[in-house]
Amino acid sequence: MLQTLLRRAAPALLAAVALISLAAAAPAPQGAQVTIGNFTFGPAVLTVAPGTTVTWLNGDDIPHTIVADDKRAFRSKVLDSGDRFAFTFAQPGTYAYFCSIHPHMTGKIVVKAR
Ligand SMILES: [Cu+2]
Repeated sequence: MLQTLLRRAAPALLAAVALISLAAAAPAPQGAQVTIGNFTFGPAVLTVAPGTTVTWLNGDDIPHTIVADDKRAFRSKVLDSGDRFAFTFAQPGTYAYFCSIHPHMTGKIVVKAR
């Protein structure tokens, strides 16, 4: 009885495993991350497709900010250690930014269609 059940269920189980494998191989959802560490934005230059949400994570143990060079496109509050800031880049272009507390910290988001 149990063996019959197992034999009948096997193809369904195999199909389920195949589906799970396919799901694992699917591309990641739209999103990208910049991690702040040791007074550095990593990666310093990040290229993304239009519509991508970029999340900055402050991995340093001191506060930082993310401010667009024009001070308008995007501007975070002061991020403490472990805080995040997210911005969605709808329009293609090159967006340079810096940390207003440590202006020598700079980075760039390049938004272009692939
Ligand atoms: Cu900083």
